[in-house]
Amino acid sequence: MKEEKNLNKSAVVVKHTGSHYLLSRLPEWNPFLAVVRGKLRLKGSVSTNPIAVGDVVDYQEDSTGSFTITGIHDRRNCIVRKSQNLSRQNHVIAANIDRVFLTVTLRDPEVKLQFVDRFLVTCEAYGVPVTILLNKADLYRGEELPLKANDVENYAGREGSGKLPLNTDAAGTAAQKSGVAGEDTESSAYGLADEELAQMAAGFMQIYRNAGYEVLETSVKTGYNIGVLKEMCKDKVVLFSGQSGVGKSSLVNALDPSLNLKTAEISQAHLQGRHTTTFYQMHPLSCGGFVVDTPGIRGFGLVDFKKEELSNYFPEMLRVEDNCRFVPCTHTHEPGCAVKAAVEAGEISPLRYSSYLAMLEDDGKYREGDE
Ligand SMILES: Nc1nc2c(ncn2[C@@H]2O[C@H](COP(=O)(O)OP(=O)(O)OP(=O)(O)O)[C@@H](O)[C@H]2O)c(=O)[nH]1
Ligand SMILES: [Mg+2]
Ligand SMILES: [Zn+2]
Repeated sequence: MKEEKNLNKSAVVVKHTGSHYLLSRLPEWNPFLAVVRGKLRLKGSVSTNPIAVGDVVDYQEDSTGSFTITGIHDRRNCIVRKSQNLSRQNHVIAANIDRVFLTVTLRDPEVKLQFVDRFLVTCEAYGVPVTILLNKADLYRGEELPLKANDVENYAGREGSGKLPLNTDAAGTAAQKSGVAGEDTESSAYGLADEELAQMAAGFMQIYRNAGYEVLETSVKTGYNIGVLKEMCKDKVVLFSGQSGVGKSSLVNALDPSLNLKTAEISQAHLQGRHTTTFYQMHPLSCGGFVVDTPGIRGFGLVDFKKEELSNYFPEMLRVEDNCRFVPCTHTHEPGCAVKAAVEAGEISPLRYSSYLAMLEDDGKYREGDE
């Protein structure tokens, strides 16, 4: 046994807080604390966190019985976003993830499509499979959730959700039918907002399914599609990400109620989440598999990329760009551009295309605020 002590062993990082890491030798669940040596921390990394949840690391036990991380294995994939601070370092959200569930809601909080698109680009660039979860589906799937008097009160007097620029026929018709964009009244708010939201949901799903993404509607409140989600998580390492208040921790609790993660009502004043989850942490699921719950993200900074590469990370553009007259083509001003033709023909969503243009303009710079 004694000889074994100094041998390098490996384990997976399941939680990161300050300078401490919680490791477990997956698929066993036996978390123990370890620290990092300063040397390893500095090693040529431009990241604020050279070691992230999901990383496979080597560790050693010293004579006092404490554990030190001695090395980090190559990553299969990771999700990286640019930090907002002046150093403009990168932040690794997690590594070696089988699937990311990018969780969004149409209302409370309202989805930001540019955020979604930036996140998706990062998943494409780093090779992380992603599924979009459209959570709180109970808000527009009325038949599955009988309304209680409280609900009607909660939604009365709020601003309509018409701000989301879902430029589809369906959304347009709904707005016309309701005729009250932005002026919900106590008597009409729930019913009309409900229908409007349903149309927006249809528009949202159309955009992202057309682009080539899987979109799954879920509701923690009614249990809608939680069984499907459970199947998708089985024996995998999955991660939930998205804005604060979209229900990431609630979804994880729905997969395994014994985890009992902290969740919080969104702020009624700002209709946003309260940043309830503050750590990146992996949890074992009783149904098999491991799930990483993450803090809500306000904005998503893209790490540096080459302009001519960006469209490769939009699956619907990648499909047609071989037909562009010029190679490489930025799909902006070039004549004979197949991407622009597809946008004009309605085959590529104009909203996705304008996200693309905004990212090109950003030129790798980060403008939106984040945590
Ligand atoms: N109506 C409805 N509310 C939900 C659903 N899922 C979650 N919520 C509510 O949304 C609020 C926020 O849920 P959380 O799970 O704390 O959200 P989060 O994404 O983990 O938020 P952060 O930890 O701050 O990033 C809570 O009040 C939940 O009860 C759902 O499917 N339908
Ligand atoms: Mg949370
Ligand atoms: Zn082109």
